[in-house]
Amino acid sequence: MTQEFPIGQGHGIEGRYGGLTDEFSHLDNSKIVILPVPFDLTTTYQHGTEKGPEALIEASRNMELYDIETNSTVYQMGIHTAQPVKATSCENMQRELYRRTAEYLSQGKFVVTLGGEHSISYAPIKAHLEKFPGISILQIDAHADLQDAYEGNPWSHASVMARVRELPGIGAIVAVGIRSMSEEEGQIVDKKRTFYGHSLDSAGKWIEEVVNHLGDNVYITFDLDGFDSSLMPSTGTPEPGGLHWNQAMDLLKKIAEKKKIVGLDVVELCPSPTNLAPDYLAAKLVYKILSYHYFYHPTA
Ligand SMILES: [Mn+2]
Repeated sequence: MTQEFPIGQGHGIEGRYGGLTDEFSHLDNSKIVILPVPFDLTTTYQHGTEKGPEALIEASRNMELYDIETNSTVYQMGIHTAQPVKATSCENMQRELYRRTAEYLSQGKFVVTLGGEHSISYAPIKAHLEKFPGISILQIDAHADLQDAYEGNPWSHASVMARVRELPGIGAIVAVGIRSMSEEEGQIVDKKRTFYGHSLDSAGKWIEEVVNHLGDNVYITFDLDGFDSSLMPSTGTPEPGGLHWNQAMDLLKKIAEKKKIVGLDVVELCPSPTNLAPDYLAAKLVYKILSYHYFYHPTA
């Protein structure tokens, strides 16, 4: 079933993150690249994440571009919205997305990849690892995604972190918000570096522990179902008991301060035509991470 997504309701220029003018979005003027990957081939419950990037970008045109917390306007770093990566098989998607990411990284860009299903994260992580040897991964997710293969497919969304683990030279992988997995995954999960949904105490002691597990350079793979399903119903497999907005912001702010975020992806937005708030949340999440990052690392 395809549903029309309402287009043309935001400010600024359509199809560009933040609706930015050429001055702040031409590739040559931009430190940051938004790379859309409208790919959904292996999701199992609710399909539609291929519409995620478009919905996030559309929602982003409604954001105020001034960030109160950091008293900053990160769009002035330049945010280029790239042509989407399009592919009809997992293998082609991984190959093309890897190539595009590596190309932007070689130009010194900060790359934000927008999914699409979670399987897409493998290619940008591989490209970042080559540029930043030993990078740590922060996985925010409801699911462990550690199945060796799912429905016979080793490139499934449910296997993405199993593939990432196999990358030679990868640093610590820290998972936050996990609250749904198979018994088999329970046996292979890295217990020390997994912060379950039910264990995120309100005092925020866990945040310090997460930060301590991470190395200096951090790549964030943010599966939106890591958020509580009340906040983020627009995802393929919504789960109760997840992160709330301010909890996530406290964590991201601390990581931006103590470490260096070198890249990120935001995946699994499955937009609903009747509830635009989750799309806006996803758009704002990207902007908050960029605002935190450049506040603490203005010359990065
Ligand atoms: Mn996931």
